[in-house]
Amino acid sequence: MLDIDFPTWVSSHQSSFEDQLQQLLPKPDIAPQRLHAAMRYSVLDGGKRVRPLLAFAAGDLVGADCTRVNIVAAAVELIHAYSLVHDDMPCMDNDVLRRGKPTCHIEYDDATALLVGDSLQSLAFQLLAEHQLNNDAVQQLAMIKLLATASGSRGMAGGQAIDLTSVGSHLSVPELEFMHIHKTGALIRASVLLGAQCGPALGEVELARLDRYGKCVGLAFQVVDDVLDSEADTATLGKTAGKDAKQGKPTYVTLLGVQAAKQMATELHNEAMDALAEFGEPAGRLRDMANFILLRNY
Ligand code: GRG
Repeated sequence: MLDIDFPTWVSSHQSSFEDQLQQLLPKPDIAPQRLHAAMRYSVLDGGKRVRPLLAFAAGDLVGADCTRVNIVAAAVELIHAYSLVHDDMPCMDNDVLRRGKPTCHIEYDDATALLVGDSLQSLAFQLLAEHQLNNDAVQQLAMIKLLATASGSRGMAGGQAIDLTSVGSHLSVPELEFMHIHKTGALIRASVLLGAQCGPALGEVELARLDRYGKCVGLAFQVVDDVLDSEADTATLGKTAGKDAKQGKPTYVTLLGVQAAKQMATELHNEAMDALAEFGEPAGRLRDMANFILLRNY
């Protein structure tokens, strides 16, 4: 689909992906209705869908079957949505605004928000287990393991644990990087790899290149997030701006300053582009996505 421009590609995927999520989430009239309504509230009609878009772009690279990529895209978005719901709870980041609307525990209640996160996580793995994603069943199991590792204590949840203990303390740049490679980077990296793994098997070298791309854009995403948190306003972000500094959280901006943080994002972007060099034209959408991640303003 390189014949259409990037903004059209993004909006057409966002719109068809929304329909896909509508179908995959439990209907609000099925018991327990309140939990299902809260799951839908937390997932539907919001967010940039960066992780699904990365999966679609990686799927494009290898010519993967769209039906398969749709499922892995949904799985990573459900994991992401669960992490946001839990992150916003009073026991974690304690926020009231997400994606321009009240957070799940504010709109519903704490217990419901906890169960929404749990249920979204389970649904993500259910989808990966019940749909065919690869012609090779062993490879499909490896994909399920990849998402489990990326979201668990050696990935996103582990990064979140470090984040929670870092409040008010000093982290070095390598320590901050370690935290973000896990908290934000792991799921973004997994999104890229899972999209590509819906297609024909890649060689070891190609997979390593794609992994390097995923690692760089994952970290760049976080560096840009830190810059936006310090520079953008709440209305544009759809979440409370300036919170990190207020909470005494170390960020790339507090450690390096805005200019050096922007420079770091640019260097990561360049490295991501280098990692794609050998793929040529089919990696066009992955390049577009790297540009989007660097240049985004929300
Ligand atoms: C609770 C296990 C657990 C993990 C939470 C991802 C995360 C870990 C917390 C979110 C806190 C946060 C603001 C992290 C910074 C980067 C980030 C993940 C921002 C939100 O992602 P976007 O910008 O959000 O892709 P949308 O709403 O567009 O999907």
